[in-house]
Amino acid sequence: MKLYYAPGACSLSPHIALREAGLDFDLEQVDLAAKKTRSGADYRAINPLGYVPALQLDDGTVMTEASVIAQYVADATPGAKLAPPAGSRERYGLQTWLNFIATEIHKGIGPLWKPTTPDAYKETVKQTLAARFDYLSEQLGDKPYLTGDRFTIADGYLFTVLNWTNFLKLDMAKWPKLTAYMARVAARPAVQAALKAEGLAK
Ligand SMILES: N[C@@H](CCC(=O)N[C@@H](CS)C(=O)NCC(=O)O)C(=O)O
Repeated sequence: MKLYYAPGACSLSPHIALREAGLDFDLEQVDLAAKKTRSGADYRAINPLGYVPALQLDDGTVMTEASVIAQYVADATPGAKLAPPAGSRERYGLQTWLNFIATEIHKGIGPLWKPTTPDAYKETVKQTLAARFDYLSEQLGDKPYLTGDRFTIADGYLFTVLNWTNFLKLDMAKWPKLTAYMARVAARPAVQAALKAEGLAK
């Protein structure tokens, strides 16, 4: 299978899941502005939405949406325990986090990337994010990972989007539990390998 990605984008989340799962996969970088893959293919022919991530399975099926691809990877490798079993109460808890991360953090940060977003709106976005970071910090408490002692795909996703605060130079000093969490997740060998493969770590 092949993961289409852009360095540091939300595709890092399924990328981390694939490495944590120990699966074999290929990576192909996408130029999001040109909508071309590294090998020169038209990316819209792979994902008509033009965004990453997309996971092309060996039978040609293309899966999209970061949180769904990560769940596919987790369910394909139950021994890695990257997600509780589908249908379990714990799985709904994980899906609550995945949906929160996708809609409140991933898409919540989105306007800060756009040079066309008016400054006043950026301030509103930052205030909403601050409230979400307060909640995240409270929920995390002294746990090493979002759902407890064990790393799950929700951690790979949350790390990916919180990592953007570094690129955007958002001050995270108010949330030491979140900065410690980011460092904890970043230190995992699979996360380091994914960052390295994307040219984001040495
Ligand atoms: N709903 C999608 C959103 C994916 C997304 O926002 N991808 C961004 C990078 S993080 C992207 O490729 N943006 C370029 C574009 O939309 O043209 C998901 O959850 O996977």
